[in-house]
Amino acid sequence: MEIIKYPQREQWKAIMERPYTDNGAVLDTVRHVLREVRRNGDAALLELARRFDGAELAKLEADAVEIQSAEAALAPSLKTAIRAAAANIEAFHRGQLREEAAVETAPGIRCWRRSVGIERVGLYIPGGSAPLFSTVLMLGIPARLAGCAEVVLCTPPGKDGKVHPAILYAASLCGISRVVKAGGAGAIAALAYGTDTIPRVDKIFGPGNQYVTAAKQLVQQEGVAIDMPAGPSEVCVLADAAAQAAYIAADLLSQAEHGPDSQVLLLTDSEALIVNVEAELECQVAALPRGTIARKALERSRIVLLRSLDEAMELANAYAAEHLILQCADAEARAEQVRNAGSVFIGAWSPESAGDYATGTNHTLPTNGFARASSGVSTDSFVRKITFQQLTREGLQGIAATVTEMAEAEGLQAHAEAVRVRLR
Ligand code: HSO
Ligand code: ZN
Repeated sequence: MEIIKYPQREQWKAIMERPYTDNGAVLDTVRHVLREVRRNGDAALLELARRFDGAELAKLEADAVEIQSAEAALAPSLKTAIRAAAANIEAFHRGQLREEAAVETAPGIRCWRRSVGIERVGLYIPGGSAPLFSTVLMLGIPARLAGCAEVVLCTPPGKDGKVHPAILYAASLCGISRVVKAGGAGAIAALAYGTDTIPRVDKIFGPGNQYVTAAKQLVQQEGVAIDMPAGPSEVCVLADAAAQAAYIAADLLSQAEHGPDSQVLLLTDSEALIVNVEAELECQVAALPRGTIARKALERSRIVLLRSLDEAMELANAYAAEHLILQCADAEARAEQVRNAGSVFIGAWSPESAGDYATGTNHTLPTNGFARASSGVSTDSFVRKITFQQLTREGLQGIAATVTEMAEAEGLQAHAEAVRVRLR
């Protein structure tokens, strides 16, 4: 990792920079795939599965037989773990479904909001080097709680034409009935446009590679909603001299192993801690199966030595990390100072991995500094909040002057008349 000691404020911008990826070439390929799926629907998807996944598919959807045999194939201990995680995720997200009381803004004027689940949503779950079935829970559970009528999951098939059994198991736990074997930009196109067998959806969720991200951005321009602009995953650890170097190294590596473009940042006021963390990193990375990936991510990551923990906190807020880990003596008090972050892990006993899988919080979070303005996925991401208002005659009389005065000042006579005609 690059070590930066006592940077001047002018250097902060460079420290906070995320790796820039030029997706110009990707966009051309993606446009081509979108067009193919729009024109040829299911046939295009079957052809894409052949070309990109090396799979000969008889049909696009996983059927009941495949779902049942996936469940039978999974180790009981893994099924137990998935159910335990699901229970915590459900408990935390259920708490987000709060009914708001109606407000009587003035006598005879009642206003309220109702959350209504988005009718049809699409969830994308990447395949590849590590099939993240945990993400099925993170998206499928809030979708079900929010009352989405139809949930379609797309994921690339393996060469054998099958979906990873843990993905199927997690999907059926979430009550997702349709699992489509489609990956990459083709899957996003299918969800956005629909095909003979796949319904078009109103909003698309889920992480993915550059192609998936580019496809989501393109279909968004055509009117399909997306969860958030996804970028490489990132963690920022804020630690003082009392922190355990071994824990910090392990947390940094757990993020680094996601991919060579993962972003890892350590902010501290202790030079001694840096020495210890570096030694721990070297020792721990050697034992990791994904050590090569983690090393690549670390090569592009930074350790910053600051004059005080207050200054470190300021930099953490400016960075707006997807995950922020606080490993310092006064972690709870520090947590109160967090202004920008996707999700915060407080104290030595709170590793990011716990939240990635099972504390109950959602791991679909804003990256790339978007935490300055956006939140992670929650049940809110799967609903619209429709507002309602109802006025009595007295209510309308009470605001008639306010409305007509403002309408006329805006030059909108018909607006004023819509009130007057009722009170004449
Ligand atoms: N840290 C990832 C989520 C994840 N980790 C899934 C393990 N599986 C992005 O927040
Ligand atoms: Zn993770």
